[in-house]
Amino acid sequence: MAVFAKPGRLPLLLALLSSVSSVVLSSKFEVGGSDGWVIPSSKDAGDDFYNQWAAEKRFQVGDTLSFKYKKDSVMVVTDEEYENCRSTQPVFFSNNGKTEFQLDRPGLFYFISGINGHCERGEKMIIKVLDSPGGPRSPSGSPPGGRKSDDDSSDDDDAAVLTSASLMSIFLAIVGTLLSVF
Ligand SMILES: [Cu+2]
Repeated sequence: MAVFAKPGRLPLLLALLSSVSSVVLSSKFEVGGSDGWVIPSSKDAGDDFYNQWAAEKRFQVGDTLSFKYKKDSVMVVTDEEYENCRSTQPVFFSNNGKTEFQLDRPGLFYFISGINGHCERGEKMIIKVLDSPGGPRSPSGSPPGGRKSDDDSSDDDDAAVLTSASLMSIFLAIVGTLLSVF
């Protein structure tokens, strides 16, 4: 195509495409799967429910956690506040029922419910974000620490589907934009 043949514009095009691809590689996770953000029932491993949910995932910088809940809240707190299940000045607070939280740095994030007594009953979670900015996800690679392969397919499905869906829509949008600009 003539638009792509002009040499002066190729670097710009490549820069655009690479910046887009790093966005596309991020994932969105529905916290707790279909249960959402609630006090876990005892059959769901109670106190450890959300940390077990998180243990089967890989979180990278740029990924988003989606909390769905009713009459509840999401707080990001310090490790000490997590242990005590209370915080007077959380780093982050939201109670709009559908909280999207972007993991914007590597390291640990501590989440608890802001409703009295909920954290004590297991509505809490520690998320570890891997330090690999912009790195591609390798489908066959095994993450550090390993995980149970029998749990993989079902639990990672939602994130994978969302990623490929947004990949396609973003790609189409970019192609459309490039064709009109160049
Ligand atoms: Cu709660």
